[in-house]
Amino acid sequence: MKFSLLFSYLTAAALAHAGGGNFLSPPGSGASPWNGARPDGHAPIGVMGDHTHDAGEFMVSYRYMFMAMQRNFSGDNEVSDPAVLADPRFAIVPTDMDMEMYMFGLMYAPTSRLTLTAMVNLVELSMNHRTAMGGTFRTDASGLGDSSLTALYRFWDGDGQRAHAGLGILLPTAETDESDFLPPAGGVRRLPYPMQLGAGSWGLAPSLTYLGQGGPWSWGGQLGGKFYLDDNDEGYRLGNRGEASVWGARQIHEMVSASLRVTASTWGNIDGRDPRIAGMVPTADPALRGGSRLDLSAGFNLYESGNGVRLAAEAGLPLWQHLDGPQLGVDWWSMLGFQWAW
Ligand SMILES: [Cu+2]
Repeated sequence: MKFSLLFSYLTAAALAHAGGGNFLSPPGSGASPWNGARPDGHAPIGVMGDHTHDAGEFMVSYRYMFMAMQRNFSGDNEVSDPAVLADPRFAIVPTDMDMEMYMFGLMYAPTSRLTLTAMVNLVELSMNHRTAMGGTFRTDASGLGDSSLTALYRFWDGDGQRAHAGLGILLPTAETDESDFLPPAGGVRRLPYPMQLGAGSWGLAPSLTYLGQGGPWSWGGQLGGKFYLDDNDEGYRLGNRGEASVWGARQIHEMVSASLRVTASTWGNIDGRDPRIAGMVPTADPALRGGSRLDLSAGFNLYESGNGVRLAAEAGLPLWQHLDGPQLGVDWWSMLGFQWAW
């Protein structure tokens, strides 16, 4: 499994350098400004809006995200496929789902305190199902997801520490009228909620980020939320989302750092409904979409200071998930990123 590989890499790397001590200068000997020109000068790649730039700097970024979902949960408990199908409300059960996202970002800092970012996502989804009659089928959807414009304002600089606040505007660009051939219904029909490509609503995304570093170590935390302000074209809005993340990283080479991160997230059910989404399947019920999750992830950052190029990867899995269900749970996820600043 990919995650355990990453984890053992991390542990081995930390052990290999524990004795070296060449990065172990004591932190905070005199006032030193926070330094972004090191591999862990950026947070683990799964953290959005984690850093600000110096005045006049540009950055382009590309992230690829893969998330595998399988097994249905109701509350904390796993519910077997036959148990879902034994419920008189359901004749179809989703068995697993893959989500892929291609995320393109642009950052620009007009001043040393203010950084502006724009992000556009392309999304690819596929879901497998089992029917009460014993058949199986798969649906697919792909296209434009949600986009955002965000302002990050750095309001505090301490000894090896800094903090910034962010406010993002969520743009309703996601395609929420995706359809596919549904064998049980026997035609091309509107796909259920989790197979739509995003919120498709206007929204606000505030965030608060803290960063610290000392010697070879760095750490940080971020609080963030997504609040949807209106219904999308299909007549519903996704539930609001809150997220809290803390991480620690260690520089294990001039160009490489390794990190561990814990992320707690919670999100609400869908408000309203799309009248074209129907079917005896849990994914068509707007009241079976909410949940909470605690994720553990490991990652590494690679930084080439000469030309401002970064490569990073992070992989994670849930330590705990509590879902309004039956709803498919997350099995594991990973993200790869490329960033270039000038
Ligand atoms: Cu940047």
